Amino acid sequence: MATNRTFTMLKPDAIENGYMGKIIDMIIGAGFQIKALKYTQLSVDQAKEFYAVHAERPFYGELVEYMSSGPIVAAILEKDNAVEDFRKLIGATDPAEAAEGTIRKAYAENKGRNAVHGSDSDENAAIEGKFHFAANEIF
Ligand code: DAT
Ligand code: MG
Repeated sequence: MATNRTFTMLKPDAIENGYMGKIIDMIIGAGFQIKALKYTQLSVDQAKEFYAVHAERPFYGELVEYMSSGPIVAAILEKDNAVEDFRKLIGATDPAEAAEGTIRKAYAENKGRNAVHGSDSDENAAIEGKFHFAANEIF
């Protein structure tokens, strides 16, 4: 059953490049409500755990190092059809392939430094939201 919630992170490149406000504005402008929000930094161990599903992929080490390299913004978002609609809003993993009007097209640098994370299923949205937020931090 669809939960109407998804989870996002604004990645270190987006923060470094000064796009925090612009990306949050795009997210709200697309009709998502912010249910939880946190400015934080992943430890190496947290990044390893968060991306454990990619542990066997050749870019895993690089991904963990990058995602723990600087501050991120984590958020739980709510909207009808949240997971699918947010994946549409962020665009393809590689910004060179991302459609016009998507966050990655506008703000990502490359396939690794691609500005934003979006959950790929309702199940993972719930797991990822819980990874970052306690019950009393979700509104
Ligand atoms: P997405 O973030 O679009 O769901 P994914 O789940 O396949 O993409 O990969 C997770 C992240 O790993 C992605 O946002 C950036 C990084 N990544 C994926 N493929 C990569 C590659 N070929 N080289 C470097 N980093 C990659
Ligand atoms: Mg993914």
